[in-house]
Amino acid sequence: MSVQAVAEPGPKHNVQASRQAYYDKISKYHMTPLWEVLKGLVTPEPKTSILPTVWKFSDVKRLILEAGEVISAEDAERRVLVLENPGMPGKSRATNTLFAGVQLIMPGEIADVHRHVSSAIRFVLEGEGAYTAVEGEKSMMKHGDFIITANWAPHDHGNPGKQPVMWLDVLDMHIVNHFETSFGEHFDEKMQNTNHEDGDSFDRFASGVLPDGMPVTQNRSPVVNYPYAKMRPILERLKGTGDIDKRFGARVRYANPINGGPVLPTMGAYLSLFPKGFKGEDYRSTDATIFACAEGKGKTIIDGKPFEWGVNDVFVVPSWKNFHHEPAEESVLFSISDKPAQQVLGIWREGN
Ligand code: GTQ
Ligand code: FE2
Repeated sequence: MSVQAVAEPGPKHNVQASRQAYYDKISKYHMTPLWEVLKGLVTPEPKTSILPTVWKFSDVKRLILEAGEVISAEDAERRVLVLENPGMPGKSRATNTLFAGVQLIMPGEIADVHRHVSSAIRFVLEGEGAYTAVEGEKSMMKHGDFIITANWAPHDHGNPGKQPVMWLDVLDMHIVNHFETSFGEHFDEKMQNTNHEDGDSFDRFASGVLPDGMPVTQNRSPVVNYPYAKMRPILERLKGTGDIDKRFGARVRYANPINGGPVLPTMGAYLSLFPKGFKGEDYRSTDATIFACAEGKGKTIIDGKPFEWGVNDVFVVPSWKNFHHEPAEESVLFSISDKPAQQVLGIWREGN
């Protein structure tokens, strides 16, 4: 067997220089060599710029109340402080896919009717007397209420009460914009004509019966508001029978009552109760998650570092970082992520 002669490689800089010359040449034709970029594209594990971050409600509240003096809800269209992940400044992202913000509506104000392709959820933090109207149903907002505004649903907010009302907004707009599928529009009306009473969709669809003949294929929940007053006792039941997951505590998943699926195709949410003395086991998953504390206080250890939280604080756990919860007292955490979107695409993973 003859051994083929191999050309002697030149000095290293010659190789580099000739490669570079080649890259420069092909770049004029809008091409680039995969072998120079492959490792950054197909990573052995998820890579993320998102940093674990806590937004303390004491800061958020003080600063957003100041915004109340700078601009009206009407002029702002929506008076929201964007919770910007410090790992991606200027991008209006809490996680890589999800927008989060805290919205304030002062007594007497309205935020008028619009709709958009991005789906939104609200998790009510502080104050009472404001409403959000979604698809003809007006929901009075109370601490811990979880309200969904699905893709293209008309919505407006108003505060006929006496207190400033603040809530967490989470929208899937970076998913929508990734696909370049964003549409939005304004309505001429300042408020929707609401023809469904407060709580109508919950009572109509989430009580064990469905209006006869209703299609069971709808991939978003018909329920507008999942009130905290109805969810909290269920957590208590789970605690009472010892149904406490070692990682997630006594946890419910907000479900679409038509098919048991997530409330929205792009975003899924949970509510967890951690009994006093709970110390969670480590967990990780590919869905970067936004948490909000509804009750109690404690800390979450993310990638080995403690992040302390109390009532109405919001925090983020990035994709694939190990974390566990260590409440200092009985606590309730709300959480939301893009897990449903990852699951339908077949790319979601969990581990520990
Ligand atoms: O309340 O309709 O935080 O459209 C961002 C976009 C809130 C809203 C946000 C929105 C809204
Ligand atoms: Fe909106």
